[in-house]
Amino acid sequence: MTVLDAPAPPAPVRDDTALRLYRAMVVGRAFDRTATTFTRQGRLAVYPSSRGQEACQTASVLALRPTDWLFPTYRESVALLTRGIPAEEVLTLFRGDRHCGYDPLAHRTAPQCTPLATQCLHAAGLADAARMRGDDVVALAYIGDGATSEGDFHEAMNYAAVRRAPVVFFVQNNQYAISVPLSKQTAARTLADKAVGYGAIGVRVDGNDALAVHAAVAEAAERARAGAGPTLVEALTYRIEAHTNADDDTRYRSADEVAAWSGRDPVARLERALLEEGTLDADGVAATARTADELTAALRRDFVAPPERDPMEMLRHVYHQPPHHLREQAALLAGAPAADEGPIARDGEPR
Ligand SMILES: Cc1ncc(C[n+]2csc(CCOP(=O)(O)OP(=O)(O)O)c2C)c(N)n1
Ligand SMILES: [Mg+2]
Repeated sequence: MTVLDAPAPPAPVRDDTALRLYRAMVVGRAFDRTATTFTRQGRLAVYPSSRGQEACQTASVLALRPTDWLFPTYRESVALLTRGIPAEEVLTLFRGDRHCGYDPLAHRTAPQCTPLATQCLHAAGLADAARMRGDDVVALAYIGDGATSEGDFHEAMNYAAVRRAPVVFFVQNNQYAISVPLSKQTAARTLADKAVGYGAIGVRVDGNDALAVHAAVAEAAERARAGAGPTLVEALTYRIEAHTNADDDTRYRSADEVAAWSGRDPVARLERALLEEGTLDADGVAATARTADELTAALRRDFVAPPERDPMEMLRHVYHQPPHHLREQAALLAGAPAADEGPIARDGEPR
């Protein structure tokens, strides 16, 4: 059998994994709320919220080693923060900068991908190269439910399975691809089932249970390290906010549905469990809230000046002989007449 149900997490938790998850989720949620506020203040161009998906995004990072690689999409801000990327750098892309904002090598985190599923191929390639070189590296590719319909996802799964590449394909099934519900996306029984056709292992886990996600990803990473190839982990969750601040989710889903999933909130759920078992007390809750407040206060203070960029950068370095429409745009920017040939220079003139 290749489709497994993830094991229930061991209880009570003896190590500090649960507390680390709790803290990362509380901080991640506060960060997410601040980023959403920035879109309303015009400080961010766009922001895809992680609200409701904090268990997926924190547990997938904390289940890996710092030497493993992450291949995130636009949705993964809380995962990036959990990796230790400074909050301001996490948001660089969304303020309209063409740079990803952080050093991918230093954090072993590829730039966030907006073209759906392309990051799966990057992850498979890096993992296979590491395997061939004998490096102890696992690559985790984040992907949404909708993006599992993309060709790049299938090619990456197939390649990784054939090559026994150490990859974890981590699907956050938040049940929507913008306005398209999962029922219109796939006829498969589950997304984890898709692994079977490639000869890979598929696991389905409750994506709002941080400990269960942690256990499933840790097991998948161990299998990958042991040479057993890729695992597709499907984490069933829900996107509480709209797709981005530019989306109106009331046009395609009901308030009742959102309310029902809000009642399954992953942060409140772990907090409740930890308070009940005595791993956490009121002081611990307050201290964690203070840490989150400090981070968001610093972000509100520092995230003010837009980055200094030369807009001409967008037009340079793409073509040696730029086509006429890019020349015209460069000339418009530079306030100079368009040149007929040659690369675009800093001032829009040919070099
Ligand atoms: C190749 C490609 N096609 C279409 C889009 C437009 N697009 C951006 S996000 C999105 C929905 C993706 O949904 P899902 O994979 O479920 O991820 P989620 O946003 O729910 O995290 C679409 C269609 C894109 N970015 N790239
Ligand atoms: Mg989705």
